[in-house]
Amino acid sequence: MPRLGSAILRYETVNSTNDVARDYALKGAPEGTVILAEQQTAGRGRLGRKWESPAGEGLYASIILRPHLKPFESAIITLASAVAVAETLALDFELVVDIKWPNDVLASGLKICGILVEAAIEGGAIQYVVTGVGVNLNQREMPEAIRETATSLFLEAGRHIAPEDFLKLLLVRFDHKYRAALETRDEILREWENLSTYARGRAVTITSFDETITGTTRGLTRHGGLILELDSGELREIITGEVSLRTGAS
Ligand code: BT5
Repeated sequence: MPRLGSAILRYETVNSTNDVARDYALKGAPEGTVILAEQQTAGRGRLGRKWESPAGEGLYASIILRPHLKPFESAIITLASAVAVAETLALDFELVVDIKWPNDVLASGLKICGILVEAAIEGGAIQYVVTGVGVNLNQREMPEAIRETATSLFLEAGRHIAPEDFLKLLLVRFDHKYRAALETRDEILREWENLSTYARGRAVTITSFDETITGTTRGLTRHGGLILELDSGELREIITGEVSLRTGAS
């Protein structure tokens, strides 16, 4: 398996690095190819939500992966990506970080990184996975729309870093976490649980397409789902949804 980031394709402006990466993946680009852009005009999150991508102020990168996993196992890639970003911020920049299931990295309770994993599945097998990573780096002020909920590395640590330099640090950790995700999985699950205060004992509300449920978090399943103990005592595995803390509860 080639080292992740052995080819980095740099762009000034793209719609979305995930879209550019998908086009490369479809043309057969090898695993580990990275698309890096200075800015995105249509950076996106899950469910078509917008990712604010001001020029030069954040990392906007997508990594092409070709994991030998079953589609239902692909959640481990999301968790491994979040662990890689969280560890980079904690160990290389001494930030106190948290991970909100499944894919938000937080600092001071505010979102500093979002991860968008998109998998192409054909005939029951994964063809490729594009892992898009957005990290707020140099913003001195967050855009109006997310001022209450988001932060940047500069706002947290007072440090300025070129996106490409951050990417290099991240890729070293990402490479290691990705291999661990494919080999032993348990290591990633354990690391994710250790990094996340959301993993256990938090009273949360989870909203997905068709329902809103409340309960207490009880760790991860082997496939990276979140275990929720409903108020009735029933245990549920959450595969998708938006987690928020229940106000007035801990
Ligand atoms: C995410 O979605 O958090 C995934 C974001 C992935 C962005 C990367 S950048 C490189 C690659 N190319 C792309 O086009 N995307 C990926 P989600 O969990 O749906 O969160 C989206 C929500 O986060 C928005 O609705 C806003 O509330 C908030 N948000 C938008 N921009 C933000 C930013 N720069 N920092 C923090 N929060 C933001």
